[in-house]
Amino acid sequence: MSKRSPLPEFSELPLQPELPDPLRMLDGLRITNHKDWWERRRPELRRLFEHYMYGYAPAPPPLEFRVESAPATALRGKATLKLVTIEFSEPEGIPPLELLLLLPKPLRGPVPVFVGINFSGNHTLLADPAVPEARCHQLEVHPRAARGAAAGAWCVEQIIDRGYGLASFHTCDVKPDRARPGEGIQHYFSAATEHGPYDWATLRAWAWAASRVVDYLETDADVDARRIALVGHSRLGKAALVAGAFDERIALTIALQSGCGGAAPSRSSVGESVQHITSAFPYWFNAEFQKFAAEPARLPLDQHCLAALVAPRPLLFANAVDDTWANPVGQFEVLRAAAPVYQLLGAGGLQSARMPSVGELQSGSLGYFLRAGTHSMTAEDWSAFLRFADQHFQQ
Ligand code: GTR
Repeated sequence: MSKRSPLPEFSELPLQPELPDPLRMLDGLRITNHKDWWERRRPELRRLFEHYMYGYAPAPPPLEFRVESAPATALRGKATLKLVTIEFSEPEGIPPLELLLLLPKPLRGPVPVFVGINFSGNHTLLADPAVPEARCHQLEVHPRAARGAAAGAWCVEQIIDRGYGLASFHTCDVKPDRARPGEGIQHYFSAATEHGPYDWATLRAWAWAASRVVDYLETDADVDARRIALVGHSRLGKAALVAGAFDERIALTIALQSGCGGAAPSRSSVGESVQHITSAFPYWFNAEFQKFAAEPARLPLDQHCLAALVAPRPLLFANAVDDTWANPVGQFEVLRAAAPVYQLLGAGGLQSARMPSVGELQSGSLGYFLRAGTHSMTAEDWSAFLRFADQHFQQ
């Protein structure tokens, strides 16, 4: 058991087939006011997710930001391209994080920015030779890693035309998406953390890196740091939700088709199961989570509690009808179950308890969008993200 955590062992946890009440403490006390949410239940839930699922992450070390001196012009003059290197002054040897930042040009004051977690390299987001090639590739065979190959998914021009910036980093800089031992930033910190089976795993490392991007954005005068939205698709949607839950500076969180371990309930027979995900991708979660593979009903939490950690900030789950692996219906149930926390905090919640029809955006502080089609990030998704952000950022 972790030094910080006198939490029950797996075998001591009761089976709870229904989603646990997000407002009930482990000791049974029910939270009925803001103060107890912020001082008691929210810290408890953070610890539960760290302990049983994503792992404990270290405090950020001192950072240095190197901004390439002459920002280039991109998108035929519509955008300014900044290349920023985020360097960690300790522990020694930790590789830097390369950030791609695109801002609308001309700039009329600080702008809201989407932070996008990308899978195939910053240079794949747009076909611009000014963006350096990724220094590592996580795909063994990587046709998707060619320059501009992910442009259709990232819709950079659509984002810029609507007056937003886009900041993006490549997960491979942080932790390649594979189970090879010794890879990734975590092992540089292992002496300092020592959480054993409760230590941070890949999803938490990606989420932690998103927070380091926010650290930079807070220093950039061209960015409105009170209007930072975070977006991730699928496994990176899981990471986006973790980051939104743990970092209150992220003003708006969007998890697209994030499924099991993200926006979908662990207690579900639809789509990907905890059993499947912990055997296919064990390194996404801490070692403790493996124990719940056959008995997710023993978890003292479920993903509605992660959504509740985002409260009162706006949160959007977006899905595609044919992507049943990500359990679109279960994700709406998760929002429904998180709503009492939004209500307690006076933050609204769902606009309607009825799941929206295909193509309709529900844009309450707990937002939901379902489009036709399959597992991917598309211009239609971005159109919903932008409408959701416009509404909450009052663009
Ligand atoms: C699948 C995995 C999902 C989801 C997806 C993706 O193989 O089972 O949890 O993350 O990959 O990231 O595209």
